[in-house]
Parts: sequence; structure tokens; C-alpha cells
Amino acid sequence: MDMVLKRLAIAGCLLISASAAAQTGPVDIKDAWARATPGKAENGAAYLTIVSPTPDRLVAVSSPAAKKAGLHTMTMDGGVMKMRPADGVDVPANQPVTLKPGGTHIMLQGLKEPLQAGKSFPLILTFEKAGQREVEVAVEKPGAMGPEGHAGMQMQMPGHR
Ligand SMILES: [Cu+2]
Repeated sequence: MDMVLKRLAIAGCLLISASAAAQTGPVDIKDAWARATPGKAENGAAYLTIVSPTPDRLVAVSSPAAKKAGLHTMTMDGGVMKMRPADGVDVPANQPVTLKPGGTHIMLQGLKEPLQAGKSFPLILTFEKAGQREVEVAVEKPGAMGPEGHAGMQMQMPGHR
């Protein structure tokens, strides 16, 4: 009898601490955007900023807009920018992590339809600790360098169409 009560008490504590932890770690995802893609392009890329009050790690992405979504990093290889898949992106506590053109990005492969400027599509991010978050990605003009209002210079990137 005593053992049962003890177990119940322990289970209750675990529940309380789990929900408290969930409340202290809301991951904030801001400025999710993508470039419009030309009619025949099969691939696109999405960018965003992640802020987390506790250390976390983005481990997976998916979107109903593409057959496959994944994390990519850019590296210089003999003077050529190359993309390579990444298995995760670390998010340090209270330090915004920005995925942007020329750097780490979310690759969308096998677009179901072209990304059209002015439209948006859902993107699901999976974090190691915070779990899944869904955001709406705003589609900006082709060649945009940031979300609306932050557009800067244009840059050509081999490998990205
Ligand atoms: Cu890529």
C-alpha cells in the first residue's frame, strides 16, 4: 500500500515538473520567408529566425508544399559554394539563430507547385526539446534577400535556383 502511494506521488511530481519545463521553453520563430521560384524549378529554400530561452536543437523540417524538406548548410569548396545536408541546427539560449541566403537554410525539394510571391505555405519544425512548431512562410520576390522590408542587394548563388 505504501509503495503504491509513493509511486503515485512520484508520478505526480514528474507531471508537474514536465509541464513547468514546457512553459519555460517556448521557442519563438520569426520572419519565416522564402523566395518565389520560377515555374519549372523543383527546389526552393526557406529562411527564418529562431529564438529560444533555453538551449535547443532544430532536428527536422517538413512542409506540405514539398515532397521533401531538409536542413542544408553552405560551404566553400574550391571557390564554389556548395550545399550539404545538415542533421541539425543548434539554438543557444537567448541567441537568435538566423537561417539566410548564403548560409544554413531549409531546402524544399520537389515543390508541389511554384512558390508565388505574396503567398505563403506552412512549415513544420521539430525541435529536440520544444517539439513541433508550425509556421507560415511568406513568399517574397525572386532574388529577395530577406523578409519584406529587409530586402538588400542581390546575389547569385550557384547551386540554388
Ligand atoms: Cu540547399
